[in-house]
This record gives sequence, structure tokens and C-alpha cells, in this order.
Amino acid sequence: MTTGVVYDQRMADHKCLWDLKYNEKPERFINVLKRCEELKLLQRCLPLKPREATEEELLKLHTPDMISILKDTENISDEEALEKLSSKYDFLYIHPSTYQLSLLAAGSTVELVSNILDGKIRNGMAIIRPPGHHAMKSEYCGYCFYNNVAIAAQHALDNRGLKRILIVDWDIHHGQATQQMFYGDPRVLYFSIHGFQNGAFWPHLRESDYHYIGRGAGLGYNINVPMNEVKMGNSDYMAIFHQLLLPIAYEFNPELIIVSAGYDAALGCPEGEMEITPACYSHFTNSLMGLANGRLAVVLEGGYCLKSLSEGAALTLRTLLGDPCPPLLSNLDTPTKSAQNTILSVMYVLRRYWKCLQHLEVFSVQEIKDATKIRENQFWPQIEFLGSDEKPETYPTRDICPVQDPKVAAELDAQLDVLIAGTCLDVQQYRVGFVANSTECIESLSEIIQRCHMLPTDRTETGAGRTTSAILLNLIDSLVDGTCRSGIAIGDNSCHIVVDSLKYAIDDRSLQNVMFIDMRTHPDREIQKFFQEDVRILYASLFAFLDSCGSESVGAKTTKLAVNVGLQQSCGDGDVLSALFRILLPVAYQFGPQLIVVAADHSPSGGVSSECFGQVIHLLTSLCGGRLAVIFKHNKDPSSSLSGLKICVKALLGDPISMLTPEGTNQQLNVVSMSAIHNVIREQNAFWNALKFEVQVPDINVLIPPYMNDGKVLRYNPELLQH
Ligand code: Q9C
Ligand code: ZN
Repeated sequence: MTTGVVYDQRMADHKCLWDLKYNEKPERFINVLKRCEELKLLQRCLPLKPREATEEELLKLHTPDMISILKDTENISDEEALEKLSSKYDFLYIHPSTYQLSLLAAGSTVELVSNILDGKIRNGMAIIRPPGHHAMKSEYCGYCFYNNVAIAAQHALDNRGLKRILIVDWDIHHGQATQQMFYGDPRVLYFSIHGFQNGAFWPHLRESDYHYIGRGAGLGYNINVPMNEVKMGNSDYMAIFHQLLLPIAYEFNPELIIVSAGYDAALGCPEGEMEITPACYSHFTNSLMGLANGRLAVVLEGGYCLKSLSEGAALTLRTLLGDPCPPLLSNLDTPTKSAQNTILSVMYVLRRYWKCLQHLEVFSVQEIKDATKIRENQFWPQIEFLGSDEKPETYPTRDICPVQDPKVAAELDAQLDVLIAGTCLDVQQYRVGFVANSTECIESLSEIIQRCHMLPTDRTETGAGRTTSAILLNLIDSLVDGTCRSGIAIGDNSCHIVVDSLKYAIDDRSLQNVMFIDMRTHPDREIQKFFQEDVRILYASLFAFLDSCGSESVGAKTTKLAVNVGLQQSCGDGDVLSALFRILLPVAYQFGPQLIVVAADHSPSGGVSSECFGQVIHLLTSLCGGRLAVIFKHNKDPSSSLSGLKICVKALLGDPISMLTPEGTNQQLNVVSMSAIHNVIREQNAFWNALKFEVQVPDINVLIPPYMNDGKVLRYNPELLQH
């Protein structure tokens, strides 16, 4: 199963006839295709035939006027008339080709989604214009005429009976139209990250703020993540993914994901003034590919810096094709204060609807009344709106696009050149290496193991003084040499063997740093003491080691180089994912290891499913270019379950991994595990800046009654609460 792509060369025709400085211009489309061509991506995709949307498809979400008004412009060659009509809409120009191309953009998006649902392709990308997410029921807006993504989602609901669709909108502008269309529909979870500046950012709407969470049955299924400052970058966005989007997405358990993929939050874009690096879009994409059985449709929206647009879009497509995620060139750090505020505000309004957010600590109404008790870690959500609610009769049509100062533009362009030149595009010959001391007990897996590259089990060169495990050293060699991207070893995984191989990777193979993650229910805590002083090795364990250390080891006694999460054996999938998103991934992204070694059980025990284990492995492949070695203990018992091992091989091979079961996603978080996670975050955020969410919020759920509207800021009013 492959990756599809849909585009139509005619999409370069649509342009503004009276102002060539418009940033939504043909080169956006041309350059994206050109970059995909250069990276030889298009030839690897299944090309889908673009087609026009039908009236029936459009009329599900748009009024008949939306068709007729645009249709009537097809034959207008009078520029003045076109400009006059365009001025009735907020940020828009119309060209005689616009009607047909808008139909093509919408129809091609439906085509992409239906090919995914037919199983003809696993995932894919629509490289299209005009974009769609501002096109409302009865109003064109923001370069958009028909809402491509929404129309495709509606098609999946109506014609394919889908029950859960996730729309992720990472365009810098709020897709207000998509929000409006599914605001009351719990079948469509709309998640948008956008510039807001408390309403000073286009489209200046109150409804773009975080407390617009849906209506009726759709409450909790509309999620806005408004950014109130410019220059937000990878650390801010990845924190939003780890703290909000991914936990919620796993709980929602979508059957399909559609991305409104604008690249206007990328570094260099004059519209967004944000700083996401092109490679970060690979990380966004890969992190969504484990969901929905891999059914992911990426649909182009905005993006106005040609260089970061084309690079970001091409890297997205490359990731859909299964190539490794290029490591981010700078390790992640603390999200900005403003991004932290946004994330906490979103958690605050949504925690009633999503179990994964119920780790948020609250303080009581009694404490709130006693204002003197307000402590440092208490967080007060506020709402501020600086926009205006008035709408003009006509909108300006010329010289309205932001222009960069030439010096700034040159500086950004140079930064992008450095980033692009530094992006690792290596692809290893084999995706998964496999080595085992004996394969007798894993015969039931032979089919899947045949798809791996067999590594030798013996070696002549042992490396200075290393006599222990030939298979582990061979595996590490193949990853460091670049023969295999990732690998599996089955054999002895006891403490000194693992220690020896980690040291080998660093001392003999010159890796700068390595992360070891012990996911076994009985982790080997001995190992960490071998590295206590070694800043090149980071030890992390997931489960509590209750056997000999007792409660002391729950939630970690720690240094920066040992992160012991301390989950309970009785915990479930939600708890494991919580530990992953709130601790392991942020810490790993800050550490930036060149290799990750995971020790795992053949099959997870307790309440944790093997699907969950597969998802964890998949999510870890975003790091270090997917250079992941997973080691299992050789088990002589032929009847033992190998479900964890099997799903791990599948995840590394890039097969779609089964979703978590409802038992996995619908459970309350385990209280002891949550407090263990809290403890780790509390202790470790002194070392790891990326862990910064240990705060309390008020235990009330309404933003209006106990709040007062004080000028433009809506804030908590202790007096109103008395009544
Ligand atoms: N100074 C899309 O990205 N720009 N549409 C407003 C005000 C509006 C964006 C700038 C840009 C519309 C699909
Ligand atoms: Zn945009």
C-alpha cells in the first residue's frame, strides 16, 4: 500500500490580475511540485486523477449562491469587474480560471480521501490551490472559495459512514469555516493551532479563542490552540503536539485524519512570522501516521515563503512515503511562557471532555475564595480580545499582503539555506535489521521476520575488551554504518550486556549520545548506576521497580541522567501514553540522542495492550532518524505470547499498526501512575526544560459567571464567586 498524490497543472493559472504582489500566487504550487520532483518523491507516489467537485458535494456545505456567483465570473475578462466583486470579500481575488480550479481543488481532495478509504492508497497529499479552510457556508474568504477539507470530510461521513474523523489544521490562520461547519458534530474533531494575538491576528475573530469548544453533542470536539505571540517555533509546536493533540487524538481514536496543511507558520513566512523549521513538518506528520490505521490525507492550504513552503511540503510527502524523519537540527527546549499559557488554557476548558487531560491538578473553590492563598503554581486562564466585531462593506484589494523588510527577508532566506543544507535525507538500504541467537521460538513470526534484513550472529572483531554479545554489537554496527534504519535483537538482555553495548556505541563507534529506555515491567535498575556520571547516556524506565526498592522508587529518585517514571503494573494504555507524551518524548527531544535502545518484554503485561506498545515504538521512530534498536530476551517457552514482539517489528517496518482498543483509550487514568508522573515532572523539570506543565487550575469549569469583563480582559472575579 502506497502514498497517493493529486494535483493538476492548471492550478498554476489562478492569479491576481491587478496586483502581482499577492502572496497567494502560482509559484506556490509550481515550487512545491518542483521540490517534490527534485527529491524524486512524485515518481514514488500513485498519481490520482484530479476531478471537479460535483454540485451535490458542494451543496452539502455551501449555499447555491456560492456556486452561481463564482460560476458567473468564468467569462468575465474585465479586470475591473473582477476586482469589484473580489472587494466584497475579506482577502480575496478572483480570476477567470478560479471557478474551475476551485472545483478541481475540492473534487481532488474528495478523490484523495476516497482512495484512502477504498484502500487503494494508505495515505496521500493533495497539492492544490486555491486553498479552502476559510471558505464558509455562504462566504468566500481568505483566498478560499470551497472548503476542500470539510467537503472531503463530509463525503467520508455521508458516503462511507465514518464515525470519527480528526481534522488537524496547522495553517497559521484559524480555519473558522471548518470550525463553523462541524461545530455541533461529535463525529468530526477539529483541532486548529493558529496565530491569534488576542484577536489582532487575521481573521480577528472571538470564535478563534480557546473557549470555543463546540456546541451540543459536539462539545469538546472543537479545539482551538491560539498563539498570542509571534516567533513561536518547534519547541512550542511540539509541546502542543505532545501535551494536547496526540493524547486527545489517541483517545478520540479516529478512523481517518485530514490535515489542513498550511506552511505559513514556517520560518520565513511573512504572514505568520513564526519559526517552525521545514523538518519539523516531518515530525508532525510522522506522529499522526500511527493513528487511524495510517489513513492520513494531507491537503495544502496556505504558506507564503516559497522556500519554507516547498521544503516543508516536500518533507511532509517524504514522510508519508515512509522515509525517516530528519532529526531536528536544534534540540527542543521550554515552550515560551505564552505557549505554556495557551496549552494550559486549552487543557483547562477541555479537561471535562477528555480523560487524558484529567491529570491536571485543581485547587478548590474554597481556596479560590481566599485570594491570599493564591500560590505560584496556580494558573488563571484569561480571555482577552483586541479585535473588532465590525465588518466593513468592502475590503481593500491591493497592496494588502505583508511585505518583509529586505534585510529581514535576506536573513531568513540564509537561515533556511542552512537548515535545508543540514537536513539529513539519508535512507538506509534496509528498514529493519534482525538478529537472534536462536529462532526456534519465534517460528510463528517467520513471515514478518522474512521482511527484515538478517544480521550475522557472530563476529570476529569484538571491539576492545568487549566479549559479551555479538548480536547486539552487530545490530549497533548496522545502525551506525547506515545499513539498517532500525533493528531487533533477541537474546540475552541482562544488565552487563546492555551496558556493554551502549558503551560500545559511544566509545567505539563515536556516537555523541544514546538513550536507553527500559519498557519492561521489571526494569533493570542496576543499569543506571553504570552511567550516573556519563552525560552521554540517558537512562529511562517506564515501570516502577517494586520488587526490592519499594515505594521509594515510584516516581523516581533522580538525576538528569535517569528518568524513572514509575508506572504501576496495573496501569493501562492511557497511562503509558501519558508517560510517553508528558515525559519521555519531551525529554528525548531535548536530549536529541543519536541512537535509542529499548528493552522490552515479548508481550506487555497487566492492562497494557500490545497495540499500545506498537504505538510507542512508532512514536519513538520520529527521533534520531528512526535509529532505534529494540532488544528482547530470548524465551525458551514456545507457548509464550509474542504479540509485543510482533507489533514492534510491524511498527519498525512501517506497517499500519492497529489502533488501541476502547478499553485502552476509554479508561480513567490510574491515580498512582498519575502521581508518579507528577513526581517525575516536578523533580525533573529542573534538568529538563521541556517538562514545564506542573501547575494547578481552579476547580470550576465556567469562564463566564465567576469572571468579570474588565475592559478587554475577561478575568476571574473573587467577588462574583461569593454569590
Ligand atoms: N494584514 C490562507 O492562508 N492575510 N489564507 C491577512 C492582514 C490573510 C490566508 C493579513 C491571509 C489569508 C489559506
Ligand atoms: Zn493560512
